[in-house]
Amino acid sequence: MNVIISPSLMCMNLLDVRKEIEILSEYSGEFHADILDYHYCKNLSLSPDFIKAVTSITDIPVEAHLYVDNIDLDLVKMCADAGASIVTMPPEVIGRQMFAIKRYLDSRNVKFGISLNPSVPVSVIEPYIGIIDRLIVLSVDPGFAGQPFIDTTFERIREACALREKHHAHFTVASDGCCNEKYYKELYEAGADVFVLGGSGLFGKSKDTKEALKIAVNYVEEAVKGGRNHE
Ligand code: S6P
Ligand code: MG
Repeated sequence: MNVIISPSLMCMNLLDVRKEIEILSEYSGEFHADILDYHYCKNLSLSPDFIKAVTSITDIPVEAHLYVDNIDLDLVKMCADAGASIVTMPPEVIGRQMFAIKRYLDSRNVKFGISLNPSVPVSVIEPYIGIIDRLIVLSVDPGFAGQPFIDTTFERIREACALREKHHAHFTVASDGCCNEKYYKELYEAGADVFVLGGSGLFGKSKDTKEALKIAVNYVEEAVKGGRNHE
């Protein structure tokens, strides 16, 4: 497929993790695990231990998406030790140690991601654009599933891709937050490479996750089948 489907694991049936992971594995190119600390935003969710449990039963890469107020090398190390393949975090939290974090992740062969809230200008990435492996463009306020899509997202993704080209950078772009069939085509055309699917794009489609996945995959395939216009 032309995009990677990345189920947002905080939205899955947590009573049946092993079975859910097995079902989702059929069409997932990545898994997305939100780690929220109740301080950066008012919610608590998954953890490095949870990621460790998931990576012990699947070879599919797991992205740790950190919304934590005090991100330091210790937390980043916990994510790497847990087997995360990408660790993604808000730039305003890690500004003073961004390059150290990148160096550490490189030494562990783990990708370095930045996530931009809708209120943060895309241009903030320019000073460090060359060290980013993944950019999450969030289309809801951070912290909660079930919020409405903020439609400046399309322009923000286009802007990020234009900056990437201008600076000869290489990151992939993920769309996270209310990512569903209403927006797939435009997100893809704008430049998204990864769709993070939570309640609205995947788990809310059916109580049966196998069925929900089939519905979601059909929508995604339909939206991206022709490739991007400019490709
Ligand atoms: C939000 C988080 C997301 C959510 C996802 C939920 O802070 O980063 O990954 O899990 O947005 O999906 P939806 O379709 O309910 O918005
Ligand atoms: Mg997320």
